[in-house]
Amino acid sequence: EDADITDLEAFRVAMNKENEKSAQFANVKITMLAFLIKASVMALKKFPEFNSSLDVQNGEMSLVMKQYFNIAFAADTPNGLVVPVVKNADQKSVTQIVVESGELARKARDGKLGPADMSGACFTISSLGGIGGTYFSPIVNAPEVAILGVNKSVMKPVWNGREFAPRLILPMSLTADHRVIDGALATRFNVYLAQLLADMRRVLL
Ligand code: CAO
Repeated sequence: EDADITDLEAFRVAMNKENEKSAQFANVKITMLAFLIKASVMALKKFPEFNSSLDVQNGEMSLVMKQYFNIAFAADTPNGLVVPVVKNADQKSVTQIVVESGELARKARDGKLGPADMSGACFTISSLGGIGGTYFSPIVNAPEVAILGVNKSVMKPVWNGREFAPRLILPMSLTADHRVIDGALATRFNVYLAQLLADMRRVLL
């Protein structure tokens, strides 16, 4: 799915300008990743099948439905890929998520993440937006059942019924475990996530 993040990016830039002048938040740079985490929580609440884990032991499969919202994000480090987890993201503001994910990313780069920082995830986001790309196929981090990948947002001409207007478009690639999630449900999830990102006020509902 493609998400129109024109308004969200304008809001992010405006908030960062405000933060620069604020004594309290001068060092807080709001990231797209934090909005993605917040929107994902809302989508997991609407589609609880995505907030589950499929455990397979001795050939027996059991599906665990989760009542908490821990969101992992892939971090590229000099020592390779690591996946730290923002715990209870539903209970945190976007600013708190910015601070926490920033600290986790720093620890990841310094090779200082502990096992507790990297366990207990419900859903993972792999953000390659800082690097580029158009779309990719992220691999589900089992026993989770889905993963969201995003690439670099680009300005594209979008037909608004009268003319082509320049809109900032974020490409989103969702991979889901078909044993739990059918393609139709996966597409509904991704369409809903794009709606949230197009108008983050929906996250308040
Ligand atoms: N579209 C356009 N620009 C984007 C963007 C997007 N979707 N996401 C981030 N950017 C921009 C940022 O705004 C930032 O710009 P400025 O330097 O001008 O402020 C720049 O790209 C760098 O961002 P970043 O990627 O370093 O920071 P982040 O907070 O967005 O992401 C982290 C943090 C840890 C997710 C990221 O650094 C990272 O490691 N990504 C790689 C994940 C990965 O390896 N996935 C593959 C896993 S499977 O093998």
